[in-house]
Amino acid sequence: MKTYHQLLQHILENGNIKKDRTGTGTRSVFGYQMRFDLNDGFPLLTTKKVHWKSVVHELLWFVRGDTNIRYLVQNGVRIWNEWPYQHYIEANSLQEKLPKHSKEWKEAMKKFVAKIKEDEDFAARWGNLGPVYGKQWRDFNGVDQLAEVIEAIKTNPDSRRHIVTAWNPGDIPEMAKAGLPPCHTMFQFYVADGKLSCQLYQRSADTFLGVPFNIASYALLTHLVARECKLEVGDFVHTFGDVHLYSNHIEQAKEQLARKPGKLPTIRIADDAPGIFEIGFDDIELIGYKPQPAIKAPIAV
Ligand code: THF
Repeated sequence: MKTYHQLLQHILENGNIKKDRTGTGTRSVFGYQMRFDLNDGFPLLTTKKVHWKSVVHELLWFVRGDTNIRYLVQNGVRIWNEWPYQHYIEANSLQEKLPKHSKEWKEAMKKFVAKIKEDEDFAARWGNLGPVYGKQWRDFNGVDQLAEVIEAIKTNPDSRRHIVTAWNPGDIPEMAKAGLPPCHTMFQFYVADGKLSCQLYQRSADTFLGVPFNIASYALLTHLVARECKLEVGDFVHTFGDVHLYSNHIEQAKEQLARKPGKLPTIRIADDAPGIFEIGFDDIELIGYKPQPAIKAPIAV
């Protein structure tokens, strides 16, 4: 995964100092592209431990069209908790009692997450992120884009319209309320030599925390769609708009750059596993993942 290290290095060397929505500050460049041949191994970073379980559950959650964090919470995935929690705080005017990242805020977050897990009505009221990825992939103004693109890849592989878009301008205000307008704006599939490739256009990318997840997520999606269409996997091409390092991730990025990339793992999908829309966590096996230790960094909300 030298490719990812080159991106970190590129931002450290060329990044513009930029303010951002979260008030954290970033170093940012506009426009960048990485390419991973999925036949070289599964592109999960080896220079820090990436929480694979979260990658798989999050993707299955998208694929099933779910937008409520309850499924994630029930499966031990924390990565989307901050957004509904912050929305809950603001909707109940608790900002003064619970200033962001304070001790009280952290304690109350544990209670909030426990309640989402235990209380179905509470989860229905406060766990929803709005019409984010899952909704747009499966029901973009009535269109099941993911099912249609799979059908099109099977019947007309050479088409140049194998596109799924999460950017639904009419829904953006609703997404911004409890979640975020989509960062993975759209993706396109491409078939050649019996291999399926996928390219993602990501409008905004948190290079240290998000991008390792994003690479793994779309690589896995490519494997799942290829299997569905009886194709081999080709490349995953990752194209960026504003790709940035948050100012409180710089030291962590340097720490990671000092490490040497190891051998990539592989994945195996069980032969008897159901199709992409029913497949379960246990059908997907990660083999030979031997990462270096995790590197902690705060998430910008
Ligand atoms: N917002 C920001 N600021 N960065 C993002 O990467 C991001 N995402 C999703 C939506 N909004 C975002 C959420 N994805 C982590 C990883 C991915 C996320 C959110 C958070 C994270 O904190 N990872 C830690 C801990 C993981 C764990 O074990 O729970 C890590 O060390 O990797 C971009 O898609």
